[in-house]
Amino acid sequence: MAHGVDEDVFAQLVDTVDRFAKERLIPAEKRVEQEDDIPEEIVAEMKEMGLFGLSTPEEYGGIGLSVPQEARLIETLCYASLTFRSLIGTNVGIGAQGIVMDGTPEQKDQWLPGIASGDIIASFALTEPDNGSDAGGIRTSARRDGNDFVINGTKRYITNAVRAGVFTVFARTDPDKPGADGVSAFIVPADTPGITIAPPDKKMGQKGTKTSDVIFEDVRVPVDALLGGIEKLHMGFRTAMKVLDRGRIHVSAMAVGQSQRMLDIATDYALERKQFGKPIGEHQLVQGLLADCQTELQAARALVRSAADTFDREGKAIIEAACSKYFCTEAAGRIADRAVQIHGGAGYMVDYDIERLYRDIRLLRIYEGTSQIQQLIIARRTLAQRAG
Ligand code: COS
Repeated sequence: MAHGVDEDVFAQLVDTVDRFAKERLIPAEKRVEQEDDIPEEIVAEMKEMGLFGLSTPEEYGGIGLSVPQEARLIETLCYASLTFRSLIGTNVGIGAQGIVMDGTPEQKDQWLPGIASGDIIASFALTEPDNGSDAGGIRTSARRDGNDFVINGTKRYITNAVRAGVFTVFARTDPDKPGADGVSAFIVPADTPGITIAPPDKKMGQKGTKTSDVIFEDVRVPVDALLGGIEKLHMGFRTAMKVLDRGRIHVSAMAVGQSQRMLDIATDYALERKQFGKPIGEHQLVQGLLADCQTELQAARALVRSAADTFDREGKAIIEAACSKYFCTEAAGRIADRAVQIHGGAGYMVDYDIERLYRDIRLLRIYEGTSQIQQLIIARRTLAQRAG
């Protein structure tokens, strides 16, 4: 079944985003790094372009891209710093997709139009101080009290928490079940009494991206806040996993966009920089580094497109998304490392973009499931498929 927007319209959108990334975002990267924030005028332009609603269905005011189209567009946008993507990333991806996938019609009507326009920032609150990779071990509790649930706990590294209008919060609704089975998802407005958002974390890279602890103290929400309604009680872990599968394709596309940027920068440098009387790009050992970057970039791009097509066709792509995230983000790490190497001493200096990109892309191998979690998902499911 074909999804998404008309291919002509989509081609125009890619072209617009390509120009926006190159002409508007890249020139603002150093300012974002220094100010640790995205300029308001860029936020406004991203809203104007409809970027917050890329994946929101059209009936709720979004653009309604298919997963392959989203991957293409995110790759294009991520030629510029990943920080810009982080602003729209939770609305396009993990913060909002739970509502798109499993929300009730009323929840979709209430939240999706604001998410699509960017007037509401949606944030995904899964990780906790003691539970990252072990997402089923959630300790945040949601205790039933009459027609309400009362949420208590701390969430950690929550992207866009300081900007959030609404959180998708994962909490344990069945204290007798310690694992994935007793977890539910809630839609919680950020101004609900009892929510404290800590100051943004200081990070290695992606300056301007905002992550924070979010503390829930006796946060009272009605039963209606259960994502998907009462029949989804205790089903929140599955929602989180489905959202992350799609998110992992999105992160793969981010890695491809940044890999292309890093290869272009390294290639330009190899053409310009002379040693031993000729451009370093004419030296075969440097050519080896460039060839490995180009090969891995092309393999990564093909893999994310294939995973996205599977998702589009089958409505899920668990192994494919994990393989894609694992390969594309690890490849980006290797490409970054070679790009710095091609720059020699200059690659270690903050005056050159590659130093910043090297730090920025390090996170790709960690968030939305570490490489080791992807390996675990791939291997477990490969074994299960053969075992039948
Ligand atoms: N889609 C739908 N359902 C899924 C699923 C998926 N991708 N993955 C698991 N499930 C279901 C399983 O089918 C199982 O349900 P049943 O008992 O009905 O069969 C249930 O969820 C529990 O699954 P599982 O036993 O695999 O859970 P584990 O606790 O072993 O955890 C991992 C699995 C490790 C894969 C999971 O915790 C994970 O993805 N961790 C990483 C979390 C992460 O990415 N954090 C980043 C935060 S956002 S930046």
